[in-house]
Amino acid sequence: MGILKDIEDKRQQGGKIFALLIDPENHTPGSIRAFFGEAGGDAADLVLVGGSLISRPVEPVLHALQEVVSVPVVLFPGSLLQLSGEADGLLMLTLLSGRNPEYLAGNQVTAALMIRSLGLEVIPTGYILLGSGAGTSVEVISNTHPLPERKKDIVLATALAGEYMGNRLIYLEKGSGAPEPPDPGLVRSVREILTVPLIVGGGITSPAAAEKLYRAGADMIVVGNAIEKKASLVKEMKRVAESF
Ligand code: 1GP
Repeated sequence: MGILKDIEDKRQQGGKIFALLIDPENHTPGSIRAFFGEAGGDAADLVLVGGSLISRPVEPVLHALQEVVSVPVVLFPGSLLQLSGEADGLLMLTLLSGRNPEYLAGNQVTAALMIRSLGLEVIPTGYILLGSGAGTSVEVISNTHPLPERKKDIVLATALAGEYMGNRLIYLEKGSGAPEPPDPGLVRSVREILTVPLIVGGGITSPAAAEKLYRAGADMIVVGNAIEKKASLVKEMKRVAESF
């Protein structure tokens, strides 16, 4: 499908991407059909699927997404339990902000042959968790400390290392449900140091916040919680991305 190529092309053209995060724990096949039936199969440019904890298999939700969504469905797995062939692509995450070897190489080795058999487009993605002081689920589950936003040089070095290590995307993450999104000034600095596309997410709840982050240099914005709470926001978020 060329998901990564489409992201890179969009960036080359100065365009912006809006990704909707679906946490499979908060959905059933019925709620997926209802949401996209109302919002449209192309309500976002990309649908990411993942969460910190799941209590049942992800396949039924992915299956429903494949029926109703006309854009790529990409796994953003919180754990190995969230791997499935019922998606188009996979963000192959390396948790660069932490020093837990399981999230730097262990899970990747455990999953590699399985991923190969699933036939997904694999997109190497350097994942950087920024601190909000709120103790997000990712911190707890991954057993890592986030990078403090005020340590700009460390954040920049981490992002650059991620690119030099071969990641094709860098994801600056404040954590799902964070009280504030990543600082636009920091996003600008990270953007300036990277050549690969930059994803920004966590705590983005308004079109104005999304616009600020796009202007700061985010190529892709990810929104989850805010749209779970207010479905109509999806249209406003898409409109902001399209305005570039
Ligand atoms: C989490 O960046 C995403 O990985 C989305 O966060 O749920 O806060 O929008 P929110």
